[in-house]
Formats: sequence, structure tokens, C-alpha cells
Amino acid sequence: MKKLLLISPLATKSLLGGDFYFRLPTLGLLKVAALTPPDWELKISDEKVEPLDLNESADLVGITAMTPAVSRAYQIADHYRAKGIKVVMGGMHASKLPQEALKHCDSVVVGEAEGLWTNVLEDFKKGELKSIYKHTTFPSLANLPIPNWNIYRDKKYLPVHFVETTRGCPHDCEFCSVTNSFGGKFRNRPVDEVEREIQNLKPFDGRFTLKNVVFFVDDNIISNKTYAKEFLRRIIPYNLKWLGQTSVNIVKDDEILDLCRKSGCMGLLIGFESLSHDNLSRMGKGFNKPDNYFDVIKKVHDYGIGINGSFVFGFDHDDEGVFERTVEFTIKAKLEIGYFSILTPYPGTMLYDQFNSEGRIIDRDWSRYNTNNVVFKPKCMSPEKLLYGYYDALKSFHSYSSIYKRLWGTTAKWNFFLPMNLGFRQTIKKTVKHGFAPLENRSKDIAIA
Ligand code: B12
Ligand code: SF4
Repeated sequence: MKKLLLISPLATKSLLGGDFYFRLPTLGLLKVAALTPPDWELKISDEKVEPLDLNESADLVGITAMTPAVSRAYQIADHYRAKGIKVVMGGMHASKLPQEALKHCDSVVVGEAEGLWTNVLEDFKKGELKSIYKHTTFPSLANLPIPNWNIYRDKKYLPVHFVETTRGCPHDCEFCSVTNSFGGKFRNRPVDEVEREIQNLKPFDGRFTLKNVVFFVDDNIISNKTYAKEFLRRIIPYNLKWLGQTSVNIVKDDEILDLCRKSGCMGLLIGFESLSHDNLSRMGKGFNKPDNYFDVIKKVHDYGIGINGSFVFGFDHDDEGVFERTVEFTIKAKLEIGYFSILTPYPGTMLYDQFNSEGRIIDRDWSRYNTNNVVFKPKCMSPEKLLYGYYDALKSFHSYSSIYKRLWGTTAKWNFFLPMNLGFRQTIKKTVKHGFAPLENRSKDIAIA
């Protein structure tokens, strides 16, 4: 029996890279595992939660990586290839830059593994591995094998199952990798199949009080409203506590909000991105209207659902006041949690092409493309101002007084959001306590033997 070793490398320089609150399962590799025929022995190693055993034997190694983890992925790939073991890469970064990845691996699966992976394994066995495997159209999401969560049972992840119902997004925002990776049409999985997957999830054991938390990784759970309503109705009986991602447009449909509440929605990540109309229309997210943000938030709160508000700093219309304005807004609006990022031009996005052609990219070290660093020249402030303003925003958003003001009287599950806020606060304090030294000075790469 041949042995396949699947690896998820750590993004060593990310603010939350290996931190407790980012110990989230890697669904991509679980999906690749599910596509692997049973005549393969299989192991998944995720550096976020366990040290990588570089002496682990394997006939074939598969590595996934988002951009901030790809430098580490290349180190690991080089290590295994030096031992004469073939390496296949997949995931976001290698799919965007397969020729770059091929300098470190033998083969790249561009895009979704479904419909390609079994060919890769067969070709490997025949000794005929091709350098690139690629779809001509996006694969159907019907009849996907159900991920086997037992593989992750002993890993020290946070107790949350990831489930996917949809791929793709028509909005094609300039900074985002989703449309250019999964296409501009929503592809929904058959509702019956998603329901069966949810039926199969076993509640977690252990000290965590919430044992049946699911994160729907879809970029927008209301992408197709008819589908979303049917799907939400179907999951009501399973008594889940779930989190998901959506757009401000969710408030246009009371029935969906009601179904979210009834089916156990604890919180929604909403991409507000910016308080500036100019930024929003420029990035392709003109449907976000900052004047309505308070109403949007109030309405979601009225349904007892918490909000993780996502904001990005560094757009061309952002001046040095953006940090304070944004934090003030989040406190006033009583957002249960916030996710702040520095604008990052990921390869394959329109933003990357634009900054590249304008000569504004100042850093090409992928490990710093983690949204906690500045890798481009901002228009209305210096890179240093952007970095330190971002840290200031993180610090003041996670101050005790902000946490208190945001969570006091929340209609959402405070016993979920309070520990989350405190956890982030701890990580951020650790990161900024040495006077905002650049992150990479404090993170140590794990040496490859
Ligand atoms: C859930 C999620 C997270 C979670 C969990 C990530 C994890 N552990 O997997 C958390 C919150 C931790 C996270 C963090 C980040 N994320 Co994120 N995340 C997502 C999200 C919403 C879903 C990922 C997912 O599970 N998809 C479903 C699975 C099935 O798809 P997949 O992983 O791509 O895998 C498929 C294929 O790519 C392929 N494949 C993947 N790996 C491999 C390996 C092999 C060998 C093969 C053959 C095939 C293969 O097969 C799979 C099945 O088809 C995506 C958006 C999206 N729609 O994908 C963003 C996304 C992946 N994240 C992104 C980013 C930027 C980040 C962050 C850097 C910053 C941020 N602002 O969040 C951090 C960095 C984390 C870190 N490592 O430091 C970007 C990536 C861009 C890029 N070029 O890398 C995305 C695309 C979002 C976006 N809007 O652009 N993220
Ligand atoms: S940011 Fe959200 S709405 Fe825009 S393309 Fe990405 S997933 Fe779609």
C-alpha cells in the first residue's frame, strides 16, 4: 500500500498563524483526503496544531498553501524532494502561480481537486506524473465524498466543523481571490448531500461548552436565496450552533434572518470593508452603503445574531484618520467582534495587477502577505503609518473598555463572543508589547533539519 502524506504548513509570520484562536481545521486537505481511494494509507499533518515530523515516511507528499504559508510550503517541498519523494502542491497560491510552485514541487493541481486528484494518484503510480493538472470548466459539486472528520479527531483544533455548501461569487471585488479561483457563478451543493454531511457530524467531547459548532466556509451563505432558505430550513432539527459569512444584503430578507436564528446562527462575518463610499465603489463593492451600516447591524442584532465586522485598511481613499474612525464606529455599532486587515495584493487579483503596473509593490516576500504587514505603497499615508495605525486599531478595538462597550447588552451569545475577544486581546497584546517591532522580528521560522 502506498502512503500519502498531506501537509498544511504554518504561516509563520501571521499575527494569528499558530495562535490558539486560529487553530481552525484545514478543510481543503480533508476534501483531498476524501477523494483519495482506499488503497492509499493516508496521514494529514497540520503545522498549526502539531510539529511537523520531517522524518515521516511517504511515497507521495501533497501540500496545500495560502499565500502567507507558501514560503514555508516551499521549504517543506524542497526537503521532501531532496529525499527523492515526489511532491504535489495545491491550494490558493500554487493555483495562481503554478510555474513558481513547480520550482519546488513535481506537480501542481490548479484549482479544485475534485475530478483531478484520482488522475494524479493514478499517474503517480504509473510513474507518469504530469507537471500541471487543471480543469477546463469548474467541476460540479454534486456527489462529493463526505469528509471524514475522524482524521482530525486527535488534533488540537478548536472544536468546530467546517462545512461548505457553495463555491464561487459573482462580485469579483478587486482585492479578493474568490471569483478568480472559484468562478463568477454560485455553485451550490445539493441540499440533501449537505444535510447528510451535517447528520454525520459527531459533537465534540471535552471541556468546551459548545460541542456542535459548525462554520459554513461559504463566502456568502445567502448567495442563492432560494437555496439558502431550503438549506436553513433543513438544518433546524440538528440543533447546531453555527457561524457563517455573508454580505450586508442579508438584511433585505427577513425570512432568511429568521431562518438563520431558528437554525442556530450565533454569528455572521460581514464584509463591511470600509466606511468610505469612494473606497467601496473602487473595490467593486458599491452595494455596501456605509450610511446604512448602523441599520444593517441593528437588524442582525434584532435577530439575536452577533457580528464579526471585517474591515480593511490601506485603500487609496484611506487617510491617517481611518483607524480611529473605524474603531469608533465598531464600538458605537456594538460589533461583537471585528476582523481588521491591511490591504494585501494577492497574486491573481485585480489589485495585484494594478499595484504591480503602478510600481507600488514594495515587498515580494510571500510570507509577509498575511494582512498584518504592508507590502505596497499606500496612497495617502506612509507604509509605516499604515502598519502602526493598524496595530493601534487592533489594540484599541481589543481594549477592555471597548470589549465592555461592545458586548454589554448584546443580544448574541456573549459566552461565545467574550472568550473570543479576550483570546484575540491576549494575542494582540503579545504581538504589540515590544513597541510595534515589525512582526517578523519576533517570529521564528522552524528550522528544516
Ligand atoms: C475558512 C477560511 C479561512 C480560515 C481557515 C483556513 C484553513 N485552515 O483552511 C481562517 C479564518 C483561519 C483563514 C485565515 C486566513 N485566510 Co482564509 N479563507 C477561508 C475561506 C473562507 C474558506 C477556505 C476553505 O475551506 N475553502 C473550501 C476548501 C475546500 O477549498 P480549498 O482550501 O481551496 O481547497 C480546494 C482546492 O484549493 C484544492 N486544494 C487545496 N489544497 C490542496 C492540496 C493538494 C495537494 C491538492 C491536490 C489540492 C488542494 O482542493 C480543495 C478541494 O477542491 C477562503 C475563501 C474560499 N472560498 O476558499 C479564505 C481564503 C482562503 N483566505 C484567505 C486569506 C487571505 C486568509 C488570511 C491570510 C487573511 C485573512 N484576512 O483571513 C488568513 C491567513 C491564515 C494563516 N494561515 O495565517 C484568501 C487566500 C488568498 C491567497 N492567495 O492565499 C481566501 C481565498 C479569501 C479571499 N477572500 O481571498 N481563512
Ligand atoms: S469579497 Fe466577498 S463579495 Fe467580494 S468577491 Fe470576495 S467573496 Fe465575493
